[in-house]
Amino acid sequence: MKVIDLRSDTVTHPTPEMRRAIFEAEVGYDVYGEDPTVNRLEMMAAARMCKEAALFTTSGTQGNLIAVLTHCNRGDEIIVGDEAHMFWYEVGGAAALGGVTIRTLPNDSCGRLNPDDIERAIRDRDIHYPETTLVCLENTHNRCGGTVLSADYTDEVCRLAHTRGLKVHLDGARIFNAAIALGVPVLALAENADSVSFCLSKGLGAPVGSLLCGSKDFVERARKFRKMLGGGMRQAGIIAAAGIVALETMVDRLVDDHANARRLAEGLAGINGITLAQDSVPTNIVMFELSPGPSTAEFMEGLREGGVKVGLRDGRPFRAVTHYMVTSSDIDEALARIEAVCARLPRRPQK
Ligand code: TLP
Repeated sequence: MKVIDLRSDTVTHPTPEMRRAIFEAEVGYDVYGEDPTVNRLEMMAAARMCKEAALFTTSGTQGNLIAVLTHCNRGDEIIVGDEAHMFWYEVGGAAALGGVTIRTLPNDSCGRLNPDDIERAIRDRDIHYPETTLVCLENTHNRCGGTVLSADYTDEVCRLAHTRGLKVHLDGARIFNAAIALGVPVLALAENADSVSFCLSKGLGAPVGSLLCGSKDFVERARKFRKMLGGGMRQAGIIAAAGIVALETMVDRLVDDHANARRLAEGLAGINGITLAQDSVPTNIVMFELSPGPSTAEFMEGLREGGVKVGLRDGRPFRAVTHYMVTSSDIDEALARIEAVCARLPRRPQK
């Protein structure tokens, strides 16, 4: 039985073309800027995001943390959504390692921050206050269900932040999903942000790596912070080679993941015992809940036996994420298996 793994789009294996590129990669000493494959990947990334330069980082978490360290001084305050990945899942790195406090503002169901809230949250100059220096956005928005920020919205926040002397960092771990969903070039979503990080190892299928993009000066300073965090790598062209293939071959096909996510969502909505936990499915993330049916533990055990994996975090809806290793017939098979689990398990009376 094929296990259908929908826990995350980070579970993918490198494509045959990536493995070939890894095998053949030309490498050098990256800490000295001498790895031609890393240099090529960084140049490609910068061009895609309409920035002067880019830095290859080990992960999205490292890229976001380096962005905070580079934009902020110790004691500064940054504005982050209360559903943001940077707030929930990055181990409080900004505070622990950057000495930065995080001011959260509510994310709406699309992952946006209200510009009026941002305006109000920016501190005046006062001896008692920390300096507000950075606004962080996330596109697509993970906890909001893969929702998409438009170019107009992003530009509005950038204008507001820049007028008040703040910088904007965009956590674009899945920004290519956003661009494909909106049908716009990715640079339209990134060009006005001061920095943007994106991941090669999510929907794009590479085994490792993220890029942090910004001005030349920003990236030069960021490079030093990467070293400080132990992220200075040696012959990193070995992994960058897969990243180049990811950028060249894996972006346009994200449209298939989005179609599969919608197919999954429609199927789930029709299963007795399941309700969707989001109004629409704009990209590759589907959130759903059990409606009064089986308990979470019983359901998860049934799925395990049935060979379907979905994501679950305490108190959150289930999360299913589509990716290139899941085909549309896998989606149909997953739906059949999920339906069978729901049919088999005891139903609780409706309240
Ligand atoms: N998201 C992962 C992890 O939470 C496991 C996932 O499965 O969705 N920003 C966003 C929006 C992300 O979704 C993630 C990872 C990151 C940053 C961090 O990237 P990594 O995992 O490479 O450090």
